[in-house]
Amino acid sequence: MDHINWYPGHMKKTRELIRDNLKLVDLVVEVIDARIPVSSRNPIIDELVGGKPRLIVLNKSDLSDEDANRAWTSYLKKDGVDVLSMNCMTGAGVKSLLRELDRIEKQILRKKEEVRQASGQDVRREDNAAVRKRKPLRMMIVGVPNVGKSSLINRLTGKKSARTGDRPGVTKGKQWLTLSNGMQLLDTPGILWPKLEDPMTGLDLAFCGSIRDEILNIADLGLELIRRLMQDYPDLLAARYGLEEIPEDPLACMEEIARKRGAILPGKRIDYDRVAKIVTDEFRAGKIGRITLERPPEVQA
Ligand SMILES: Nc1nc2c(ncn2[C@@H]2O[C@H](COP(=O)(O)OP(=O)(O)O)[C@@H](O)[C@H]2O)c(=O)[nH]1
Ligand SMILES: [Mg+2]
Repeated sequence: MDHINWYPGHMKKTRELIRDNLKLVDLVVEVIDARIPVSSRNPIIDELVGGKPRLIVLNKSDLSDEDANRAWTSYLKKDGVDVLSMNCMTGAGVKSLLRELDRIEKQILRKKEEVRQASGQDVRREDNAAVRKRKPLRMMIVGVPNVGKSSLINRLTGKKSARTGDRPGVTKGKQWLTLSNGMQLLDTPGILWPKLEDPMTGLDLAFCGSIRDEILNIADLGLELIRRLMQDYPDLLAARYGLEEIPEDPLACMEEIARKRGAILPGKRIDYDRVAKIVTDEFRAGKIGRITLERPPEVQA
């Protein structure tokens, strides 16, 4: 995980680095966490990427609600932005991603062709030249920490990944990885900072394990997660912890779960830390069920 303490100077440097790298690529792959598509995005990406083709990968889609995946896909899809669900643990979605990349490459070539034709150049001669020295599509991956950027790079390149070394015009030390289809991927992803000003964002990132547990009290975090699950996924919560009826009060619910799971200290006191850890760990591992914590505006209640 890329746990970084972000400070203004660091953000500025990151922005500049990503902006520089963007000049080298045809396409940007933005990875987000399908459970928290709002909190795992940094809106600065829109400004940075500008009009460049972009592909949004809804990663960890194995852990998120399928209905929500569909809703987010149609919500995020727009002109110049494609959306794909992915599971980097199994590689599900990688084939679709490669197909999509092929389609985008053709689209980019077509656009270039249109520009050339419009400028009245000799199309036939240019065509042959273009085919001969056609450059492979180049891309880079960006996203906030813990969304699965490194996992996606590994999935895309696999064992056959080849470091193609420095290329002219590439900042010293920059490496390109070659994919099975010949396309090139910048070996280091752009790591954006999460926007922690919004308290909901902070909580949701913490639920998903994307910010350090140490900065939050585990018992409080667990209680907040239980509160959220009671609200959005009461049936899954009840089923996982064998609750016949969910108490109205989240703390009472937490205590009930503690009793069910034996998170009890001497003197029959509730072990809040332990029950909180059980619930957050099980949520993160997808054991409570497929859960999406954030919905696109249209389907929000
Ligand atoms: N369940 C699940 N876990 C994933 C998926 N992709 C990545 N992870 C896990 O999420 C954590 C962060 O992944 P990583 O690639 O290091 O994220 P990065 O910080 O963006 O580079 C790791 O524990 C991965 O194993 C996925 O699609 N599904
Ligand atoms: Mg990483």
